[in-house]
Amino acid sequence: MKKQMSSEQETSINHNGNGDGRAEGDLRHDWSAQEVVAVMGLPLTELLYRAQGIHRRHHPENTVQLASLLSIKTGACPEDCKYCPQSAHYAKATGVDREALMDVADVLDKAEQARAAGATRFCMGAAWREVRDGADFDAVLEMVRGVKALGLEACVTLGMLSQDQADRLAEAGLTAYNHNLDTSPEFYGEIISTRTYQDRLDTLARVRQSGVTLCSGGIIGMGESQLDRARMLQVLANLDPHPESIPINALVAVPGTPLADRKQVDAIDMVRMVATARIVMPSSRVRLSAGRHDFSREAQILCFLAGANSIFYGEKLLTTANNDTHEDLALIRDAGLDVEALSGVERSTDSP
Ligand code: SAM
Ligand code: DTB
Ligand code: SF4
Repeated sequence: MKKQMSSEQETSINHNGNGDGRAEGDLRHDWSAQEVVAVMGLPLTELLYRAQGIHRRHHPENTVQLASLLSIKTGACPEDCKYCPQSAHYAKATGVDREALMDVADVLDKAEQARAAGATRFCMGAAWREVRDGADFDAVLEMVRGVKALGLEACVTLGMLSQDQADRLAEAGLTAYNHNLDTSPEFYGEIISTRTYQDRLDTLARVRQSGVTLCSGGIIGMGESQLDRARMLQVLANLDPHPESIPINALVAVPGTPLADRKQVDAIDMVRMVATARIVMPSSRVRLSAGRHDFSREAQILCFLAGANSIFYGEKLLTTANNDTHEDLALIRDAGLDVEALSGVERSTDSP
């Protein structure tokens, strides 16, 4: 029998506490930093309960999208992002060398392999500060067309873009453009000096204008405060519309980068970040991204409970190791989750 709810319980579920009649889980673009901090600091059980309730209102229950990543152009990036093994500034210490852009045919082979392994989204990353017109960009457009022709969602992350370049990517059929804010506006300068937060927001606006969907999130574990984490989510949540995809990365502390000695992110912090992203951006896909390698199966399941509904799937992220694919499929099967299929959703008990 369905349990009766007390009026107090009903109030906490149906209203956002502002007395403005909006229900919790309605899309909003007016979050204050204090509100986001308060959500993130809720008792964990309450936070998970709220996040899962909102998740079910906006998404199919228990489904996970598998997205595969490929570094199509590795190393020698002129930017100085302190977390990144691909920055030319730390190349001597990281040993990550400059590589040329991959051939279109090789990229499409990898995309086909990812599809055969069960991925429905293929994300191609280039260690560029910005896109330059010419043969390399033309090749990336060809890659996008090829990935789309395989029936996969195509995502690229290429650094800053002009409006014309964003429009050309849209014309090639690109599904999503990944461009992370990474952290709060206040902490940004501690991590990157070669571009500004506003540069990032400008590129996001151009992508939005082109009609390509946005994938934008960030990294925790770089020495930022709870307020910084909340501020990053606040900035994303106050974009209208919200980015369709929110990658939440835990820092992979790569030897040779300035953040090499940062201690590993506590899994509970990751769960809080995922749950808060779910609550403030109810209809977006929350992607459990880098750093998953170091989390237990139980911690990853808590992230799913908190509203994560996608993982990066494949043995490698861009330059660092990702979880073993067989272990990922076993985790999904053991948790009874469904893998999102190319068209619709398919039970994970069948091989994807
Ligand atoms: N150069 C482009 C850019 O910066 O937008 C695209 C590639 S860049 C490697 C993509 C994203 O990977 C970064 O924005 C950052 O959030 C994430 N990333 C890079 N190194 C990371 C690390 N060591 N740990 C966690 N996330 C990382
Ligand atoms: C995102 O937010 N995380 C991915 C993807 N978008 C491009 C990249 C993670 C990179 C982790 C470090 C590496 O493998 O080089
Ligand atoms: Fe790495 Fe991208 Fe920063 Fe370049 S712009 S150093 S590839 S995160």
